[in-house]
Amino acid sequence: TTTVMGDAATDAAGMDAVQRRLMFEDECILVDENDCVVGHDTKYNCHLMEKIESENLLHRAFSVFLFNSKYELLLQQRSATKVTFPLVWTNTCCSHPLYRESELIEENTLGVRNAAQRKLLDELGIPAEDVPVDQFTPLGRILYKAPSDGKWGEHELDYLLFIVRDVNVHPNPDEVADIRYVDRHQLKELLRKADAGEEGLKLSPWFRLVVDNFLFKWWDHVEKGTLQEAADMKTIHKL
Ligand code: DMA
Ligand code: MN
Repeated sequence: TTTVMGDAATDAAGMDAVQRRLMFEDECILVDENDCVVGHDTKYNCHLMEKIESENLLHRAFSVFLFNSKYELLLQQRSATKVTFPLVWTNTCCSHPLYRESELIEENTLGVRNAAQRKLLDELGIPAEDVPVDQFTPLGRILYKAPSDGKWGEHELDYLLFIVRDVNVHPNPDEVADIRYVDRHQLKELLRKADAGEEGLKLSPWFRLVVDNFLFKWWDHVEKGTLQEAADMKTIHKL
């Protein structure tokens, strides 16, 4: 059978029920290249490569990097049912601030931090009290585009949020296939395996961009307790 490109009903029918609800109910924040809000659209439209290209849709996102008190980074493997980037390994938690008052607050990136707290609970079962919003350090913003497969992809202005806390974790199987903490050495081993295509190991493109451009120097600041010195919330890095 042939499917008509851009047919939402056909796409929806092929999706896992939980992911379908997120795709059509989550309203993402559309921004311009300077991160000024220009509108909103469904998560579905924002992640269709054809729409991204034809309407130049760019949406706001966040990526959380959570470290425990041993300064190990928590990674997740996305569930097999994710529409974009299923089964890839990535940083602790990624999602989108939604077009709602509490997540549009721009002072001190509070809206994005509120969204991060919401999704750490939803994806990883981390209680809100374990990740108080004032404990996130926003380190920077990146702008990138990445196809997932032929149809789906990302075009995001992504806030990078670091947090150092020991937390309770209960992964939600709808979202997360597996988790593990890694130290720098273990992460380097993972990168090597992904590059060599060993064990079918794949990393998300945005995690790879952060690893290649920022992560190891920021890890030093995590260990020294000087994260604030590394923060640059003025620049938008086009990667
Ligand atoms: C989107 O993450 C955000 C980034 C930084 C790629 P996602 O696909 O996991 O979104 P959600 O968790 O809302 O499905
Ligand atoms: Mn996105």
